[in-house]
Amino acid sequence: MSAAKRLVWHGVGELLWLLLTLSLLASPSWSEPSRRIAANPNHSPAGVLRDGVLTIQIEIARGEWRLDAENGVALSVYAFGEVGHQLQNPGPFIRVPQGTEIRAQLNNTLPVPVTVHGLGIPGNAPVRIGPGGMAQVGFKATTPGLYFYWGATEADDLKLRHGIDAELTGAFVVDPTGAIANDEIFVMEMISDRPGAGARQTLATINGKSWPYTQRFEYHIDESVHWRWINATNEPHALHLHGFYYTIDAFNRAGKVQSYSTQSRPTVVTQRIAQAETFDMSWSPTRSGNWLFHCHMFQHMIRPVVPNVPGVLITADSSPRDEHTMQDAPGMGQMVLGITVPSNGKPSDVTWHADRRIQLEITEREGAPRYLLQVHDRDSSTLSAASETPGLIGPPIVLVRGQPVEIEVVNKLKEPTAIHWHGIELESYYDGVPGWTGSGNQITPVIDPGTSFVARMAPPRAGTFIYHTHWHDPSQLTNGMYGPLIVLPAGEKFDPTSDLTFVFSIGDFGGLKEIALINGTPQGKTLELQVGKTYRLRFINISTNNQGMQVSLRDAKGPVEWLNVAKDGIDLSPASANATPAQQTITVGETYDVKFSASKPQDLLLDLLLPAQKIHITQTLAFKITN
Ligand SMILES: [Cu+2]
Repeated sequence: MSAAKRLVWHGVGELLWLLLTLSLLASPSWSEPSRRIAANPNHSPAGVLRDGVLTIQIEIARGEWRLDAENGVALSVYAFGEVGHQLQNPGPFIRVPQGTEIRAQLNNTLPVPVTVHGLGIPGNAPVRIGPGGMAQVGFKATTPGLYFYWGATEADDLKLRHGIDAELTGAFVVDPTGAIANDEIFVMEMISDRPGAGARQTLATINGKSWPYTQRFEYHIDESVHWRWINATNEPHALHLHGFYYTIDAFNRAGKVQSYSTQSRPTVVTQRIAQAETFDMSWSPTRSGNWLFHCHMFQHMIRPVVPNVPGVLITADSSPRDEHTMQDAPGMGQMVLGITVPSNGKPSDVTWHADRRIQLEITEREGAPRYLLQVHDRDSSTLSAASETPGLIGPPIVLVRGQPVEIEVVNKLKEPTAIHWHGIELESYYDGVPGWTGSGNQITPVIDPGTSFVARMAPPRAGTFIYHTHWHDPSQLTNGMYGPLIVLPAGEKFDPTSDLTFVFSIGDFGGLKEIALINGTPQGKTLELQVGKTYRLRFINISTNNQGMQVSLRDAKGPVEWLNVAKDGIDLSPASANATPAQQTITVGETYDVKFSASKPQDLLLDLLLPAQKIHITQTLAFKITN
């Protein structure tokens, strides 16, 4: 054999060897028997705590993760585990009293180097461990709060973590001295095909599971519930509670824990949580029934699709989700939690009498958007007479605080639907999640074609709310099936000349690129305002996935000023109702009310910026202010 031929052979042999090695790395079925990764509800702290010292041995390994049923979809991913125990997703739960010294040993069983962040006091350098290597970490947990640790073989920035690394996360809680744990710790994780903002496919989970396999909770009426959230994903989320408000008790931004005093706690139905942030919330169910807590981003609340990451998918979905067929019927998945509040035996609703009856009629129309929503007021023609004109989104439904009202949703489509009354405190059966809300045998039905459903409510708060489809079909949410739901204080008349609503959404009118809409159109007419008059501006984000919309009212120099007065239908405390520069980040599922008054004639622009990963666009509406 000539030297040249030997060289070629040598090259081919090396290539074959390289291909074999790569296929071994990529194929967990061939290598060692795959280790199962257990979902971790963060109920049992890991390690051994003795005399003020927590000793813990953590390994980093590849294993088999089941995000649905234990015989469902299987993914091969990197995970943390406590040495001698099962691998876990999220990883071993570290919980210690303030002042504890932590001595952790990290064993990397992977064939690649891994970097672990967050095991140390905030600001400490991450720990890099070579293939098959080991590292020791020692530090004192001094500041009470909610933290997390995470690993990655590729990204050094959580915002860029993706693919096989994405499940390498563990919760880390430091309790104040003497505190008794009475909380649930939730780790949000998301596996995506590409780094950060470039991701096209994502699969998001809570404590290692996707709905309907996420944890279920049962609370009694008036129980005080404390939940704590960790966003270990590469994008922000919008966390929404059905039926009740919750307070934000503390936030951890960039390692700095900010606790709110009881009086200053924000009260919300939707909260944005950015990458690497954590927050604590409290709430109390005051009505029985089934309720939901979920990310309001459409792509995080529908059935999961495994992102196209090489070597990750082991087995696709083989098991029918039989035990959840009914609850799963609306097509939900991923970041959704189910809550059941048993009845306390006291009858509700027995003395129900509607003071007012409204019809919300949904029909299909030619052209875009596909759906036409019309409101017919049976008893009070004055309040919503303007709503009889067909618009591009649902017309405003204007209710009176405390007044019992029946809204009949009439489905004249060829497809089913469901309408959710976002932010309204009502009975579970009327909340609008078919197959889930309600209680016992009385579960909210799907509104089938040609049928209707009567929702009852007597909204206890005046403010800005939303009605929108809870049918998990993207065409309804991007074709106008939503509108503002405005509740006025008793005795107040709705004045459309000073009370202005701006609904921000995304339109996807068949084949067109997704477009940003203000009140259903990308080309709104100039609004004419008067100098010296005070306007209430109501902002609603009911887009698909735009968790970080930024709205501002500006002149040529920048934002003018407005007065923040309410969020999610709750009036702000006088202390936080300040005049501020007229700009606000508004996540999907949030509403904000501001007051605005101009002292001189001028031309302004209402600017909407959508810095999301899928579309980065702006939309504007002109304000012309004259004497
Ligand atoms: Cu989300």
